[in-house]
Amino acid sequence: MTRQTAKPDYDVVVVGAGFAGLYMLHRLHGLGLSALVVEAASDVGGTWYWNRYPGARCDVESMQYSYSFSDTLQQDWHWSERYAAQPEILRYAGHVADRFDLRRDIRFDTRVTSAEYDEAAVLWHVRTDKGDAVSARFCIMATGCLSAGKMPDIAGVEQFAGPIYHTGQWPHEGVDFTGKRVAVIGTGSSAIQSIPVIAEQAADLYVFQRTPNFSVPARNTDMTPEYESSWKADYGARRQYARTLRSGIIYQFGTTGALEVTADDRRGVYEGRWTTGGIGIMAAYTDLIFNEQANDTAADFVREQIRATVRDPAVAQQLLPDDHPIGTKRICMDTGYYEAFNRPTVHLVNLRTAPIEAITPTGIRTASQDYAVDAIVFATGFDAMTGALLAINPRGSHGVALDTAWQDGPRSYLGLMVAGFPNMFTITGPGSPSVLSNMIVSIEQHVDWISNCLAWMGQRGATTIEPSEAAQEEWVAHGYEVAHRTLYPQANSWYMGANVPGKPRVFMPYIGGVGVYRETCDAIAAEGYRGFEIDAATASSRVAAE
Ligand code: FAD
Ligand code: N01
Repeated sequence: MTRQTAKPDYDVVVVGAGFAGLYMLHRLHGLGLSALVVEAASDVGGTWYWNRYPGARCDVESMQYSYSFSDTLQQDWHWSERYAAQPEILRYAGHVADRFDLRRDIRFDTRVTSAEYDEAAVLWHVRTDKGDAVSARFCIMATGCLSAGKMPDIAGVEQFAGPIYHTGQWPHEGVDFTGKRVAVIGTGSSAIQSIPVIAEQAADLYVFQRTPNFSVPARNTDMTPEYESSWKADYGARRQYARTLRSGIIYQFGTTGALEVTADDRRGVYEGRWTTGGIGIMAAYTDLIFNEQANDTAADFVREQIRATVRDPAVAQQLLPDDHPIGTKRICMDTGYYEAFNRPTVHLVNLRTAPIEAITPTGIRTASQDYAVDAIVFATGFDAMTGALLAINPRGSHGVALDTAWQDGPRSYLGLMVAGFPNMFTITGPGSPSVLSNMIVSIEQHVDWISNCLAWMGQRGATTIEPSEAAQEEWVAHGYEVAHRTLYPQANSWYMGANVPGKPRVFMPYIGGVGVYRETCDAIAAEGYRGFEIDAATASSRVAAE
């Protein structure tokens, strides 16, 4: 017997209207559940709404970086380039919202500020910055892994006389840097995409680099009708295959270890992949993320390309990544990044030799020099994976807040649910493959799993679900063990929380692979949601009420 719950405003509240929130809403419509999506932005698109910096585009080919849930959608939509640029991806998100009639249930320009589980009523109470208070049986966090922008704490920022931008909150009207002296702080993916484009306009561009990163050329091209139709003729089978892979992305996969072939053979393979472009270089051999010596062969090859591209050997030397195995930080993909340093107007500022001391009214002061600039671009990344969730800091059973439950780093079961937070799901939460994959593949898998779970609960009249502590512990330990079989934990990456001072150092995504992970999730569901406690929260609230 389950407890009769109080009547909620909605069956489900979803936070976020990026690719995760949109597909979630579509599935909830299909289940006949009432739903409200709350979105801080003025429109759909998430990442692609906010990140409008020059040069922003996806690094997974668009034929793959797109939804697979509707065959008519994937057949109808035409991508104009191999890697679509931000405006086109944003148009696609808008098209999906219109095509599936999603906007009617989305409340825009509204930020969720709190979410509290009410044990007695078996409801989530969600509050927003607009003063709304809504209740729902389920709360689904589609808040994004890379949606909480990070501005470093540099003294004097408020004194700067010119404009300051963050790549993740770029002005909608765009920015004209023509004739301006511009500083870009950071050399991660956002910086590496934007620097060549800003360099075309700026009178002088100063690139403030703390840690050099590995970047490979995109070799972006217009979509050819032949390539597009080869995908569309075989879309269903290709999508199905992608779901079984480690990253959810189809590449040409090597079948041997890098050290099993001769140096000449390896060079030929790496050169071929460098010429084709894209991050598929990491799929050339089976052991690149497991074996340091194997990894070195790819890293050395990329370093050689950097030396060959950048004309000034002293600048090239400083651009060589040297503190992490290739691929253990998200590998960057560029269009003309290293070439940009051959322009006389692009200046590399090496923060390793002279760190930033302050921002002044006229520019940036390092330990060795003042740089006068008219505008500053912070390409300083995100409080990844946990930032947006902890900004809401939901409170679960007994009023325990997420930041308490996660004080030693995020803990979850499958990256889908957190013990002590009944009926709260996290789409691509920490503990799932998420950022190590084609994220749309991972989003669809999570949304489908959650939808099936809600349908299953509905059929049984179940009211609550949450993971057991034991199942969560086991999953966290398994995630740790799998991560430490790879080279990833060696890097000071945002995967490890290393980019946010004070953040616990834990490898946050699940690296066991999208295909294996999907099988695990499916098996758990097939076994009646093994490791989840169904109606335990309702039972305990009944006892408390008696
Ligand atoms: P998001 O798109 O981040 O959407 C989350 C939404 O939640 C946002 O709109 C946000 O405003 C909203 N939100 C958050 N908190 C609140 C709150 N408290 N109240 C209300 N609303 C809230 N992945 C790939 O697989 N391939 C790529 O090529 C790729 N390129 C990327 C390029 C950039 C520049 C960035 C930053 C990320 C990229 N990613 C890529 C990762 C990308 O984030 C995902 O692919 C995907 O877009 C995530 O969708 P999402 O819906 O989960 O999250
Ligand atoms: O952020 P990042 P990002 N002083 O964290 C530097 C996805 N994405 O926005 O390494 C000086 O990678 C920091 O230096 P260091 C993708 O998953 C994809 O670029 O900490 N520098 C680093 O260089 C990606 O991984 C695409 O020493 C400071 C940079 O800022 C993720 O989003 C495009 C500093 C931050 O790099 C995040 O990428 C864009 C300080 N105080 C994003 N603080 C595609 O191509 C930070 N830095 C698909």
